[in-house]
Amino acid sequence: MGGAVLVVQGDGEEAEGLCGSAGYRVVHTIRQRSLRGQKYGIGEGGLESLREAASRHRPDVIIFDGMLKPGQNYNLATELKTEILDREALILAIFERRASSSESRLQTKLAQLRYEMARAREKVRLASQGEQPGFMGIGKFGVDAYYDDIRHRMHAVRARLAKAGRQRELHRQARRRAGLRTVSLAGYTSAGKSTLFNRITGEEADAGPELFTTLSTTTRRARLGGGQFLVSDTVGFISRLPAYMIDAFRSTLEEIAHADAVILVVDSRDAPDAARAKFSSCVRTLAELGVGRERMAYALNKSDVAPDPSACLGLEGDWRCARVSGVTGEGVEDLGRAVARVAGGPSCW
Ligand SMILES: Nc1nc2c(ncn2[C@@H]2O[C@H](COP(=O)(O)OP(=O)(O)OP(=O)(O)O)[C@@H](O)[C@H]2O)c(=O)[nH]1
Ligand SMILES: [Mg+2]
Repeated sequence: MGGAVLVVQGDGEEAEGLCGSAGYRVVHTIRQRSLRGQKYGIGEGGLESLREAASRHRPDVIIFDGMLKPGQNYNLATELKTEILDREALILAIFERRASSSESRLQTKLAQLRYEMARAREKVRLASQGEQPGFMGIGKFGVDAYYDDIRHRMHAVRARLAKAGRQRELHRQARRRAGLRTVSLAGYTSAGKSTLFNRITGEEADAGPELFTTLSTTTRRARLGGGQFLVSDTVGFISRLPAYMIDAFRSTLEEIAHADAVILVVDSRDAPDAARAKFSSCVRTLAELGVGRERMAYALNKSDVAPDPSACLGLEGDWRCARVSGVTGEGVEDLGRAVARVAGGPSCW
């Protein structure tokens, strides 16, 4: 595991989780009120603390839990002689480590190319000022070739993803013909979707404390109560994820968009503020995918170790809610009834 110095704006717990999932051990944390400094993202005082931390801990990377402009990234790396990762690059690093199916690898590749493209303009500007190593003396021809190369690679990846998407569509049609209703598990990363999925379907999908354990969709038939459902486990959400990353994972997330019901899994262990922030970020992301509240049921998960968060989320007494534990199985039947009601048709869990 590489050592990292972490720069955060909030309490930093999630950022630390992200670092761990990307394979970095945080050796020192610096708190900043904002990333508004022009040249470095941080002010002079922050830069001084970073200089000190960098020379004391000699980290492999310095990680910013925020977005840096390419110019700021370059200035920091030059000044501190250490590799700099911002939040987007960190999440991409996790995706790269975790992507195991060919579709999730393609989706990760697409997100990386979009990241590169967004920075291409700034890189070219720096290059023309002779400030970007490896880009010295690049002429117009070189710049065009650089853009074209990224564009071509994006095109190729998109074409392959589209093919996988058509395959999925065929599967969906077959399910519809068979009269099978579909349920997708959605929610913040690490809320416990895969654990609940395993509990409901008797499967053994990967589940673990790292963030983004699941990157591709798994769908299984589950016989619950009297009827059949197709249940899908999906990639987790995270706040402050740029639209292009959601877009890159669209083919996986489409499974959610087409589901008859979506189970929004909530981690009841979160403190009230974090719980509310994550919940609204999930509801927003689902809305962007075309899923309204009328299609949702709520699994207030980890009831074996945490109190009921429904009041704090404005869900008190809501029939769509069930307190559940993916670990013990408690409440799963109640959840099934709520889901069946949301999905319509006979209640069969
Ligand atoms: N105590 C307790 N722990 C749980 C429960 N459900 C999940 N966990 C733990 O929470 C962590 C995350 O669980 P996962 O099922 O991998 O979560 P996920 O939502 O699929 O996460 P990603 O795939 O990373 O988005 C694991 O360490 C689980 O053991 C539960 O009901 N009770
Ligand atoms: Mg998972």
